[in-house]
Amino acid sequence: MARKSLGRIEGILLALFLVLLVVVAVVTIGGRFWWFPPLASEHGKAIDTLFTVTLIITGTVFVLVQLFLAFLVVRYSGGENRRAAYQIENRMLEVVWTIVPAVILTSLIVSGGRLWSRIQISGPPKDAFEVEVWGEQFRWTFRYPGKDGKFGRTDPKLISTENPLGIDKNDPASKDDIFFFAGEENLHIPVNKPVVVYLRSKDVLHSFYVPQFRVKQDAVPGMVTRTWFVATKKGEYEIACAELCGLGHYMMRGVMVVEDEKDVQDWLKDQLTVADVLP
Ligand SMILES: [Cu+2]
Repeated sequence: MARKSLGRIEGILLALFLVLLVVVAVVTIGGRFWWFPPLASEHGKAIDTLFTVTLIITGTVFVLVQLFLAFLVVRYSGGENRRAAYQIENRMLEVVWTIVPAVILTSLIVSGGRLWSRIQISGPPKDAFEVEVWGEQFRWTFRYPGKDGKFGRTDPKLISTENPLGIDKNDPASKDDIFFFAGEENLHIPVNKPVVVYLRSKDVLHSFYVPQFRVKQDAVPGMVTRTWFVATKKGEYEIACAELCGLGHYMMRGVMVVEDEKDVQDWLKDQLTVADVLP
C-alpha cells in the first residue's frame, strides 16, 4: 500500500515541476523580458521574423510535449498491481512523427537559407561603404581604405607595435589608409547606405556583433570574411565580440557611430593616415 502511494506522489511532483517549467518558460520568453534591442537595420526585420516563427513553432512543440509528459506521469504512475505495458511497433505513429517534423524543419531551413543567401551570397552593392575590422586578443582594430578606396597590402611579417596590422607602407594603396584601435576612436559609418565590413583575425576566432543591426559574423584567422548591412537609425551602438576568444573576451568592445555620410567624410578627413603614422 505504501509503495503504491509513493509512485503516485512522485508522479504528481514531477508533473507539477513540468507544469511550473512550462509556465516559467512561457512567461519569461513570451513576455519578452529578455528580447532583442530595438531594430536599427534594413535586414533586421526579416531576421526577427524568421526567429519569431522558429520560436513559436519550437515553443509550441515544447509546451505540448511537456504538458503531455506531465499528464502521462500522473495518469500512468506506478502502483502495486500495475504492470508495465509496451508496444513493439506502431508504424502509423512512427510515420507521423517522422514526416511532420521533417516537413516543418525543412521549411524552416529552406526559408532561413533563402534569407541567408539574399543577404550574404548576393552581397552588397558595388558602391557600398567599406571598412575592415580586425579581431585580436582582446581588442578590435578598424581600417578605412582612405580616399583611393583601396586597402593597402598587409603582411603578418610586418606586424609591430607601431604597425599592428602589418600594413605594407610601400604599397601606394596603403598611404591614405586609416587605422586605429577601438577605444582610441570610434568606428564611424554612414546611415541609410550599404556598409561592408571585411573581417580578419590575428589570432583566434572572434565574432563581430552589433545586436541592433542583427549582424553577427565570425572573424577567422587566415581568411577574410564579410558581412554587410544598412543602418537605418543614427546613434551610437556597441560592438561586441560574440565568440568566447579567451580570458579577456569580456573587454573586447567597441563603439560604432552611425551618422550622415557627410559627417563621416568630415571625420575621416581629420584622421591620421598610414603616411602620417608610419613614416
Ligand atoms: Cu574576441
